Amino acid sequence: MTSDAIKTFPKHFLWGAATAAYQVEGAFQQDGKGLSIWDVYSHLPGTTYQRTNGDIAADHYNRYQEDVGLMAEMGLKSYRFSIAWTRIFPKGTGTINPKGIEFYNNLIDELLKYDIVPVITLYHWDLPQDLQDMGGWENRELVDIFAHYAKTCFECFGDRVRYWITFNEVINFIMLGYRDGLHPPGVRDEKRALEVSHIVNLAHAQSVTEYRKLVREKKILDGRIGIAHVLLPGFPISNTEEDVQACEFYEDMDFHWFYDPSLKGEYPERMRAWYQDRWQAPIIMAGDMDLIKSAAIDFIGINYYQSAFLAHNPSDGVGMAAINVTGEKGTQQESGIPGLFKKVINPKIEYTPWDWAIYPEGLYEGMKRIRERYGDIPIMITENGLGDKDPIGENGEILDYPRIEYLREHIRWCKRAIDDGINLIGYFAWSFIDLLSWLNGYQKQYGFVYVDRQKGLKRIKKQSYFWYRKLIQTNGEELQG
Ligand code: BGP
Repeated sequence: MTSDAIKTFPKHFLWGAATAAYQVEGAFQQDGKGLSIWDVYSHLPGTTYQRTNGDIAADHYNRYQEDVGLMAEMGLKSYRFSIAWTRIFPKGTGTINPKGIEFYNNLIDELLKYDIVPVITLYHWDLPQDLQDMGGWENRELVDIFAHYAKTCFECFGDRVRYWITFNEVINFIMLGYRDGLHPPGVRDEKRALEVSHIVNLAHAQSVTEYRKLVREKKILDGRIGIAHVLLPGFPISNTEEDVQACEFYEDMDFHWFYDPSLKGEYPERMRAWYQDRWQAPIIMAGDMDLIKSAAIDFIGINYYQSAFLAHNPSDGVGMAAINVTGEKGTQQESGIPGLFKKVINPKIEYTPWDWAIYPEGLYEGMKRIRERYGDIPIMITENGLGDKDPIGENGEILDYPRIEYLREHIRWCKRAIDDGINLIGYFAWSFIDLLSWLNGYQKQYGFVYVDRQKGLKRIKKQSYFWYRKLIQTNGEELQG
């Protein structure tokens, strides 16, 4: 793309960065917090890279003032973080833990002090263990229990917070947790994964309903509520009919199955029939689709890291492959669903050390597909970033130039999208600070701020920190360079 196309971003564009509670907060047993499924699962042998966990993480819980200070110095306009459900309700429901409320009140106030707009995710995968013990997301009771937790958060923080995200990446916590057995609860059962996907849609819809009610009653600010989905658009590796069809099926399964309920209030018909035929799932009860349909959202959050290149997969072809947690390039294999599609390596594309395809144009294409299918819904890029092992210079500087390059290219395509009339309201880099990468420990870094784990979690600004600060200051002008 030529740089001539780049002018400036809209005046109130939300230049942001994101984190999630389990990955950044630490303090996993402090001040009355209950245990989440991740607190328990990461302590089981063989679940994570070198037995890493979020017990301490970046200790953001105890250092939030310092961290918000760094955000302010960077000029961040907005910060997306998640609430640890177990800090508010240690057992998932029942008695509120006042210390948990106090922590998020303090964090929000600290952000507002510097005019940083808080964007809150209610569920970023850390389900209270007590709720898992009663069946977790397979238990329909969780619909009301989640909605109650959500309502509590709206009531406590909705006088100051205008942007809410109900769930983060429904596809990932469900498929990794229930199909691949790699995230808690470590189940490998596609039928159960499908049931969960429907129950989570109900929980999302019920919480949106609670939100609208509180706004109508003028008990909280009239803000915006949405959901954050994975955007991982598919591209056929060749233009043969077989590969094109493989790609279309992939998009129906991994994209439309999750976006359609949130944005159209229905499931894509071909997939619904296919799943019914194969597993007689999910069970849809009377009233379910009415609830889902009634819960329109105000914006769609998208988390984009990579694209997928698809080819036809013969019936005796490859199945799902294990995730590359080591960070050794080339360890990722082809993976797919026999008879349907497989994700293949595209030799023309550069890959990260974790074998994620770097394809900035895919972000733009993905946004266009969202607009084509769902109309002019405002889009917020809720995550985008490069997981890398950052080089350290002789004087301890963090020379994360590949991250700058990655972000710059992706943001250029965001500008192109805006020029094309796509209603993009914000961009949140993942992540503000180095934090736990679920299965990959602390070796896979994403942050603008380095956390020195050898030196008492000392914060060090990376090269990307200075670059992003300039980008924000110039409202995107830096992209010209
Ligand atoms: C998304 C999650 C984030 C974050 C990111 C990077 O799927 O929403 O929480 O972790 O991916 O993933 P990873 O840490 O596995 O590299």
